[in-house]
Amino acid sequence: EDGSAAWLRYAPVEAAKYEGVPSRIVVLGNSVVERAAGAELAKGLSAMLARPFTWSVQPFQFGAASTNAILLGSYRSLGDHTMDEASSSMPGTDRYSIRFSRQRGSHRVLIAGSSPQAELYGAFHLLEEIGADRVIPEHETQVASAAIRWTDEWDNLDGTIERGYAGPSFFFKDGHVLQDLTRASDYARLLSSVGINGCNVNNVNADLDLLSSEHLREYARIADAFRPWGVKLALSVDLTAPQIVGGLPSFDPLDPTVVAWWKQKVDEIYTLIPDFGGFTVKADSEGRLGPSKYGRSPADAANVLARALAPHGGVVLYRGFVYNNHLDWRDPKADRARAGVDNFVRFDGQFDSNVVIQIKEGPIDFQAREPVSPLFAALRQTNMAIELQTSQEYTGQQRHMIWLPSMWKWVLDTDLQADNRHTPVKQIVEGRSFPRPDGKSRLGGFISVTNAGAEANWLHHPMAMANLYGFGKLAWNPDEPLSSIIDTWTRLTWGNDPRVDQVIDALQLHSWQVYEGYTGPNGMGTLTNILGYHFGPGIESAERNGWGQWFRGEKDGIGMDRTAAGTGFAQQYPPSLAAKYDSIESCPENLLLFFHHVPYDHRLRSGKTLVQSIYDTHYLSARAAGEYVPQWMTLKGLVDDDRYQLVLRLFTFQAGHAIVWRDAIDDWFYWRSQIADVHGRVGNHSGRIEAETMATEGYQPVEVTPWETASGGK
Ligand code: BDP
Repeated sequence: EDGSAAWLRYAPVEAAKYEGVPSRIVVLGNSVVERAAGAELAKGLSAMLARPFTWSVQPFQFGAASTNAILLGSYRSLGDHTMDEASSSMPGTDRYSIRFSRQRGSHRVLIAGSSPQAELYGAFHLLEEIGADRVIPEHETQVASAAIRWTDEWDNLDGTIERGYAGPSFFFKDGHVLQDLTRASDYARLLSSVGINGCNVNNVNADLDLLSSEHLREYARIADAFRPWGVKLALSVDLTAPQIVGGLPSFDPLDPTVVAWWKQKVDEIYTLIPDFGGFTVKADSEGRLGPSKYGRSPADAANVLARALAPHGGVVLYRGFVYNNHLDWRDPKADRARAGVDNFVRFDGQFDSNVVIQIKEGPIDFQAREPVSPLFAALRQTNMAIELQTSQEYTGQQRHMIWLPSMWKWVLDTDLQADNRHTPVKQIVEGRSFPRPDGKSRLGGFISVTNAGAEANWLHHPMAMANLYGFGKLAWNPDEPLSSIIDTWTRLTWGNDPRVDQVIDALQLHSWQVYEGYTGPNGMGTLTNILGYHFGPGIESAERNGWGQWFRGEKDGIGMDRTAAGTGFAQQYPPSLAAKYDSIESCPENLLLFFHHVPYDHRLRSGKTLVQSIYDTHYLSARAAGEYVPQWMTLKGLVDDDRYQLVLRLFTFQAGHAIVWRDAIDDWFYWRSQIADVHGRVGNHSGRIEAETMATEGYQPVEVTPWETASGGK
């Protein structure tokens, strides 16, 4: 068990329960995707039910004598005209139905879909229900929430992965696409099994010569590997490409030669990759050039690409992550959180219908907790997708367990109250809250920055795979309860033993709260090394630089004043939410320091002072992380030893690192506030073994800057 099978292990289940499932699989369509679905069903069912299943493509005669079969096809081919694409009120939305009928001794399972991809999702769903030991429902229909359900991978052509924590790329090496793309195909299969339909394979900080003709032919091979799984290939592009690759004197989006270059380049892509998904664009941000160089707007740039892609059905994901990373930290009004609204709201209504603004879930950058980006409510006539980060950049880099769907669900359920209406983020990105003038939904969806790597188990930590799984599930249906998502993942990944499932489900469900608690509670952000690798405590590195991830920890108190009296960020939300965040009385305490500069002795609703609450939360949470180890040890022998040992090692590391976090943060607060912990714990590191006190040949203790990131400043 090296983890490579992820949740598609197809371990044997109680076969007697599924005796009625016919062994003959009939696939009615003959597309590559439908064939993949047939083969997957046969493979999964044979393995789980320990009897041979066979599949074939053939027309099916209703009423034929022996009708025992699993039938997979379009709604129309299965005789259901009410559900087919043409009669649907939501064309283009994936939808499937599973029906299980037992009549006069014959058994049939019908899997019908609105597209070959939807049929494949139906096949995976049937496999999942059986794998999780559930009763196959008589009739079930599932509809995808939104059209765009993609992952972004930040792979570079040289084979490295930006913010990837599980080994090198399985797409690229030394400037080329790998010859062997088996793993790329396996990845597409994993994605497809949870309804993901697109994958952007290269870094948003795109290689500048990415679009050369030589490279395009290579990407076509990745698209070929993805195709049977219904996953579209997409690419991140740099807007300077007309200049760098095309040799033009400028990349001004409104220059007709630039417009023509993009059109010709896109046509070239589609001759090689007829089902190409589209482009992701990072521009005018963190050193990437963009339309501002020529005084043009994001809409000017996005629309040029969009018009080249539109005839082929492609889309542009233009990132809302545009900000100035040279802010003046001495300016009390400067605030990076404001950038999304400040940079985009002016252009609302100017983006073409196949442009989608891809917005990070919070206004800063994937911290352990941030408020939801106000841009979601500020754009009313623009398509939007939410960008979530499965790769645990600021959240423990797959060396700590944190189940991110808990955070994502909190984000997606946040009601922004636009126009005093119920407008939760999930409905906004599904395109339902602010419909088009013709009343139809807007294009929209969900993106996960995943950064899976070449290590066998994709994301390094076996528990981290629950994040990718959960992303797919929430993108398909943001209303699916977290408890059901995690329980299905656990059963498929670790087996159906209730003792195992209970422990793992409970650990995962609390893990966000625990991680937030020993890193940065109360909306402080992740107090991590900001200027480099974003791992481990690095408190002051966020302050006094241009990057704007400041938390304003001063002698008198901590937190950034983003009220009307401060930077005014709170006022970017619709009025009722703005009022709630603006007042220290009504601001939720888990976001308090994001919006307010608060004295250390301020009393929280618990009656504790802020600083005491921070001390206590760190102790409580580090202890909770420490308990993962004994909890996990109760599962010895109940799960395979390979993965048992790996998780044990990772949990042991996390337990220790949570203490490092706890003491670094608490020491810093003690030093800054000069207020002692009422329980006398902070500052003495009792129970810790300090590296500098050990006798270690070849090593000697040195002073460390900043002091609080190391034990005793050494
Ligand atoms: C930040 C990452 C950086 C990315 C950037 C982005 O640290 O590596 O390039 O986001 O999203 O979180 O563009």
